[in-house]
Amino acid sequence: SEDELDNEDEAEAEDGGGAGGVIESDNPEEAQTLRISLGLNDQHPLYESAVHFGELLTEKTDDFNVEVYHSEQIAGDLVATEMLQNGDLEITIPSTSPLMNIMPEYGVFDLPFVIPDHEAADEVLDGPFGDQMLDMLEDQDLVGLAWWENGFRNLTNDIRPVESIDDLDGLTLRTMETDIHLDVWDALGANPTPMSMGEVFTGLQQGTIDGQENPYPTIDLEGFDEVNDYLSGTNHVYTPFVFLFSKPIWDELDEDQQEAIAESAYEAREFNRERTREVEESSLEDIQDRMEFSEITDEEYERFQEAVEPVIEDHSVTIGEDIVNDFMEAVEATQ
Ligand code: KDG
Repeated sequence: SEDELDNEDEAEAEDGGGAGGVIESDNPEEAQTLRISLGLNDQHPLYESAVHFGELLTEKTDDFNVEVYHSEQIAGDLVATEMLQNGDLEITIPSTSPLMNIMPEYGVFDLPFVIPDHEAADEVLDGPFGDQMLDMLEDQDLVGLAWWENGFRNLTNDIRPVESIDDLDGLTLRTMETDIHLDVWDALGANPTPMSMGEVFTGLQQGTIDGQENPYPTIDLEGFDEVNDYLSGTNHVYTPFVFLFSKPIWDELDEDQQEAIAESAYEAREFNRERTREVEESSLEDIQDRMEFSEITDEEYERFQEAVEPVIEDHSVTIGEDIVNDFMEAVEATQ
């Protein structure tokens, strides 16, 4: 019953599941509730940014309440995205990577060693290439409203310091649910296995996986530094977050409502980038106290790049050569 649902929400709010994550309209009884599903926990700047989106939206209109769910309380990235397609959930903010299972074109962001720095990432995503990728979602019953930041991914593991390709030999690594990352780590000699975020900590703790790769804030705030001793500054790929809205639910909204949501998602992007970059720095400092940090030399970096060239070639076919070329050109134009 409704009552039971309310109680569940309250219980969730009490255990941190939404205390700061419920942003009410001034007219909460009449307002429609938009639920946001996140895979990461409520310590991550993604959560803070989703709450900020809710605040911006409720300032613009009384039509919506916003509830932010973290740590896969609703679902992992891929399942949450499928719920959006079916009109069963309003919003999720996944990494682009699992989306390649729905749209092969989205694998373009998984090509390693392409985006060199934050400035290039912003320019590519904010320019025509980013727009083109967002527009493409519509055919899949998804509305792509903004690019948010996840960041450059770095490797952790519990077996040995990784400074060279040889050090990767046989390491069992969790990857996101994308064939490209699987093939990349395979080509580098590791033993990759895909899973959604919710299983990673336990996997590392129980030793079913030796390591994983994620941006510094996630390594710090998900506590991976407690279960892995070694950190390598690989910066191997920049995978963005994409702010997704369910198209079936979107189509039921009027234009003013759509505009308020789209503007809020877009405006929150600035807050999100700023916070994420601050936390990226403080997280790296934090985890360096607890983990042994290895830098990758330029020479070794080149060996990594060479080793994954065949993977890039193979996957360019499934992603679409045009998209890959557009992406490479957009990145080059930033240099
Ligand atoms: O909400 C986003 C997370 O679920 C996820 O995308 C984070 O980068 C991530 C990962 O490694 O799963």
